[in-house]
Amino acid sequence: MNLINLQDFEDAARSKLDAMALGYYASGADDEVTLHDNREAYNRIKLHYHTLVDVSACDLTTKVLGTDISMPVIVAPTAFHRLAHKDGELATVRAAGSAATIMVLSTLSNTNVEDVVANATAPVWFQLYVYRDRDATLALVERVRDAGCAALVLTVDAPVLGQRERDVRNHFRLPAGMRVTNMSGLGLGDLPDAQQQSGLAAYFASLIDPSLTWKDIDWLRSAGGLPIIIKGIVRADDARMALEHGVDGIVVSNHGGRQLDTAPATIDVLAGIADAVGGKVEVFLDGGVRRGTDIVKALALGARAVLVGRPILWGLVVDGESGVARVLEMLRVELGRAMALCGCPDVASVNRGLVDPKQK
Ligand code: FNR
Ligand code: LAC
Repeated sequence: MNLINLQDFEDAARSKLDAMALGYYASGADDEVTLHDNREAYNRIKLHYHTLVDVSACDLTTKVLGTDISMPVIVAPTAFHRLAHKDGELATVRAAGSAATIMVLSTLSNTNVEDVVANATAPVWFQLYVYRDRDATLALVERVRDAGCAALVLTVDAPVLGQRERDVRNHFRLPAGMRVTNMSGLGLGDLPDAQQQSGLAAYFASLIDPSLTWKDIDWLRSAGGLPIIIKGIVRADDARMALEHGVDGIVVSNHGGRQLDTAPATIDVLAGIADAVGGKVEVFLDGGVRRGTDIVKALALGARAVLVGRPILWGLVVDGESGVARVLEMLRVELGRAMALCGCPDVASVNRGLVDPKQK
């Protein structure tokens, strides 16, 4: 099949994956209202394009936290890449490097952070889950720093795991030989063999710390000495709290609709959060980004860059490193076309007026 858009990649990946892995990758929480709304919200926003602007050379490059990247698209942290392809996170990080963009590596990877960074040709950020065992968490943060990761992305929307019903029905577990590799040296690498529920939900319930609060941000900063980006914010007042606690960036995210169902679509809350932040730190967005026009809308409403989750996994399933590279390239081409058609020769010219012409 000729794959010409990200939906084609998803369809191709769906036909290759077994039910347990597909259920895990594709699911949202409960009735999947937020999962679908993340997508539908983009269709409700219209692009009021400019005409007769010279777009013969569209420049997609940008900077995030001081780092140059080739386009405002970053690889979101997603767990367990070896369920998609035998090369797992190594394939993903090589493809991100070829695309000259950042990969955010999940705490729950099937590959050690050191090996991922050793295969990277662009910066790697590390997504952190804080374990109840704070010493183990500190040991992980120190490893991440020593490995050379450039930032910590602290996920704050998952004190407990959302209920993904397919994972419950499938009693989700990892195949033999796959584990939470980063934590296995500390005895925290294996999902329990849950009989009645998702093994990942059971892992979360027993090991991940649901008592995390704002004061832990200060603890984390002194522990790691790395910039801290908070992922999972959907409210302006929480964004202001994040500023008060000195974070370096905010990811507007509802975890791809996998945590609290009926949480708002991220694109719908982005502008309010960007306004509250007022440019003091960089704001990112993820959830449902599948088209170049989605990226333009996110930039117009205040995002510095977007993160992409499931499409990376679909690329990995279809063809490993080269599949991920094709997904990223597709987004690059679509973004370039959308910007040209919007009369935007560079990312700085994508502003609120594109989605709200009254603003300019
Ligand atoms: C995720 N996400 C996620 N987030 C995180 O902080 N740590 C993690 O380990 C994971 N794992 C994970 C696994 C899978 C299979 C999915 C689909 C998602 C959430 C992810 O970072 C991101 O917020 C969403 O995937 C963005 O939505 P889209 O692009 O998938 O619609
Ligand atoms: C998930 C967790 C691991 O969404 O973040 O499955």
